[in-house]
Amino acid sequence: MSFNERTYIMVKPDGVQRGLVGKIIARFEERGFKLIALKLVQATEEHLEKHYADLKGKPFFPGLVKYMASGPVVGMVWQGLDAVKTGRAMLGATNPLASVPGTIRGDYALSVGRNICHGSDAVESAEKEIALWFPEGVAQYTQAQESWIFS
Ligand code: 3AN
Repeated sequence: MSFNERTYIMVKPDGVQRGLVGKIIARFEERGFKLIALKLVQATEEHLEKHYADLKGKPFFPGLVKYMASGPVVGMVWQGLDAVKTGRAMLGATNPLASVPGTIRGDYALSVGRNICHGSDAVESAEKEIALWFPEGVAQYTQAQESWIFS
């Protein structure tokens, strides 16, 4: 737990196509997180294979990579207290059948193969994902600059 914990949140191609980017950003802003990086990018399959390296052996892996490369994604980094765990809670369960209403997937998704958004599952994976998607770096805020959120 740390005031400056960071998580990588990504709106997947279906979320972008359905015009849900603004709603997802609004949820993180309204919860109190600080946006420290944002980009719309058409990812290559090679890049996505790195992002999903842990899932390489899964039967759905090839379909997952194709779906993720089917259109632009919006990658962002959000900072704040317990950003990783709280971000996951805001996304909802991986399978929308199990994600409760009030979560992003619980409100907007029906199928595990089209589940709108990604969120890092641990602080270590968040840092790896941030380095992969934002090699140019992200904004830095100090506790003093943002005392309303980080104290
Ligand atoms: P999460 O995204 O909630 O961390 P992971 O890491 O288990 O879940 O899976 C990564 C992505 O792989 C999911 N967001 C989903 O798009 C896809 N996925 C997971 N399980 C399945 C499945 N059984 N069939 C199709 N796609 C799946």
